[in-house]
Amino acid sequence: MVSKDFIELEDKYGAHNYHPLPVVLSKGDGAFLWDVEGKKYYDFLSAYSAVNQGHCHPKIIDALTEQARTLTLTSRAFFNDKLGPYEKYITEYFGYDKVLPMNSGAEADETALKLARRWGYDKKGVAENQAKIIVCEGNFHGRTITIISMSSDPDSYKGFGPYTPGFEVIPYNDLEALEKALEDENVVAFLVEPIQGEAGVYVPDDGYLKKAYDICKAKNVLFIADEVQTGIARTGKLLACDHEDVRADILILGKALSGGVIPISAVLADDDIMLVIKPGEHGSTFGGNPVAAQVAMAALEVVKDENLAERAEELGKIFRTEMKNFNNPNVEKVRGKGLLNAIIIKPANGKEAWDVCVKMAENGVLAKPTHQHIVRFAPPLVITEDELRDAIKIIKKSILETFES
Ligand code: IF1
Repeated sequence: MVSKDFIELEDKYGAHNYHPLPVVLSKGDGAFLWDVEGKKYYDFLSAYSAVNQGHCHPKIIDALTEQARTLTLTSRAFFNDKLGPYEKYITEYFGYDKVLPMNSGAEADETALKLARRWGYDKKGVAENQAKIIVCEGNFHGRTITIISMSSDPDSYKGFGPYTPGFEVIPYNDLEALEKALEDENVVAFLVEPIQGEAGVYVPDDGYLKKAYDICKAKNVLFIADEVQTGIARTGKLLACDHEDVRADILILGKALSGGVIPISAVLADDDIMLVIKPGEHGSTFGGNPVAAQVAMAALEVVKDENLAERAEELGKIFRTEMKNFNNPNVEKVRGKGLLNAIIIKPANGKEAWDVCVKMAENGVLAKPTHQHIVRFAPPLVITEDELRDAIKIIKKSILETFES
């Protein structure tokens, strides 16, 4: 079978909830992917920043296979010998009292929302069912009904109502708007992405996170950081909040917490917040399963062993410098932090970001546009400087080829 055959199978038998680039991948290793015809690509999406440690990292795969042969799932109806050690490891790793293990990022966001509301009622004294949570325009926290109820993007929420109440949307990177919103005593939390990924790698002003955190503390409001995409070394620090020394009251992790091997997410908080949820009030069949426990620990060890945050910091600077010095009329803006970057494409000759991505794929680099004119570039953090520079050459060549009249 060739690529076309696989694409036809997905078209015939799969829901049409995506519009993928016409590339059929069959192998991954480190920063590289191969399609079914054996063509090699640099991966500059990393499955939306889930594969920070590189595809099929041996240490993580070994952890997966060893535990998968021993015990995969007990459910939380019983204890097992892997969850406790993992909980100790991850809470010490990020500096929190406790962790609530889940599977997808959306589930972790939902868990954080439930914790915040319950904390509001039990600890802040907000009247039952009156809790309000502030979120930002351009947010992306997942695809569940409650999460899209917070969304400002019609592509996320249109046609899926009625919506969950209790959310207020304010402009991102706007401290005055936040102050104003927090005048409402029923506000229990502010949920924010330290850098908005889906919105197009929107990096807020320096100091925004710290000042937002301080405004929340002054009003006894929880600061919740959704680091599903920006966490795990992606932006040049272990967490994007670390760039401003902000310690979120509730920290949400996902994606690269497993190195892209299986769905693993986690919510971290201290006892005064985490213990508002009592036995039997929240959970998940697979949350914290023994395989996830072993895979997550291996994935986090790789981050430290291979200095992935430092690499992302250094290599990200090279990427942005090179793309800025490109001085190409179709590259309107280059922005990002660490190895989470994006370029804003100025359309011309009927070509736009999608066409750049198709041309890059032809030339051996895989990336995907977000919204119409933005291309996100997020290679695995294990990419070497030589590989990065080689990929940058391909990206520049592809932009020139796309718009040459
Ligand atoms: C898709 C976007 C990125 C996330 C943040 C929670 C979640 C995500 C900050 C939910 C997930 C994924 C979802 C995936 C594509 C990708 C994405 F384009 F959708 F918006 F990365 F920007 N918080 N993002 O970025 O985690 O439930 O998916 O594990 O839905 O197409 P999840």
